[in-house]
Amino acid sequence: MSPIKIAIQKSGRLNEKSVALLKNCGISFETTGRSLIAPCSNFPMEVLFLRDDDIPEYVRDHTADLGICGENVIAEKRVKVECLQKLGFGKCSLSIAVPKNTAFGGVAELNGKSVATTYPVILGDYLKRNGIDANIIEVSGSVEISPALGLSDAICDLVSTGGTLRSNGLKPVTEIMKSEAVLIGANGAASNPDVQELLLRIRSVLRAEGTKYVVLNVEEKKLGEIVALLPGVKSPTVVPLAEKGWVAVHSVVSEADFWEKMGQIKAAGAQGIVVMSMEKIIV
Ligand code: PRT
Ligand code: ZN
Repeated sequence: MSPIKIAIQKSGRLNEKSVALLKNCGISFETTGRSLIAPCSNFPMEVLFLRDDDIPEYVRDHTADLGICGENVIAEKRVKVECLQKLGFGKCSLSIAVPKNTAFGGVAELNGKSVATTYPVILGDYLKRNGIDANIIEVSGSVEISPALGLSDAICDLVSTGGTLRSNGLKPVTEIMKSEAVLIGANGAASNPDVQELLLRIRSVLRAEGTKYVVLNVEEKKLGEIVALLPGVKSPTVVPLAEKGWVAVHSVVSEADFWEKMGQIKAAGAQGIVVMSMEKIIV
């Protein structure tokens, strides 16, 4: 069987994390060469390095079996590909922003106004859905300077920290869509055994990234309370300590409610709590 192909961004915001994800899956390939295609030495796969905008079409047309790109790009290209897995990085939102001193009472106020964007398709659909007649000005970059240049009344662009908007005297007023990096597949790709193996590895890495390993000591008589707080993957491991009446509990806790859980387990009598990062969780 020929190696599967995965397309990732050659350089830019998604490149580093896409490469790191594949490497954390135990897959080795060269990233230093100028070549646009890198064979993996220990997995039947080739990595294609492309511009993010081209990735959805390459996948749709089966030039690549898989791709990693932002949901925003897929939506803008209106390409039909299967989203196999959200990847949790490259998070941003496509938002409309106006000069910070503009009073803004709602999207209806965009009627008759001009909006500069590199996302004319998504913006056009949004305006149409909301019955707004605004003039879309398509630009190829540096969208945020358009209002200051007198080119448009508003902009529609990706926002992550909001720093770019702030430093250009703009404020976000409406979020059109949220986006993050996703693993996409060509039609039928998910039934390829090598794609399935890669997906299993990616999910193991993602699961571990959102989870911490916790070891703590507790008096045996308080064990029930701790076990209820730390259910673990199946159930926690409990091992006796040399000191009679005490046990060590090993379990996992999700990153999202980590600090809340730590407070609760301390209050339940846990001592010597050690927290560690994990590499993979295979279920
Ligand atoms: O060369 P190539 O075409 O591959 O790359 P590119 O220049 O088109 O894209 P790139 O590398 O900038 O972004 C790739 C993907 O990263 C996007 O398609 C999104 O899915 C995702 N992403 C996440 C972002 C941002 N966050 C982001 N903040 N892409 C762009 N931005 C820009 C935004 O356009 C604005 O200029 O960052 C600025 C705002 O950032 P904050 O943090 O100041 O709000
Ligand atoms: Zn691009």
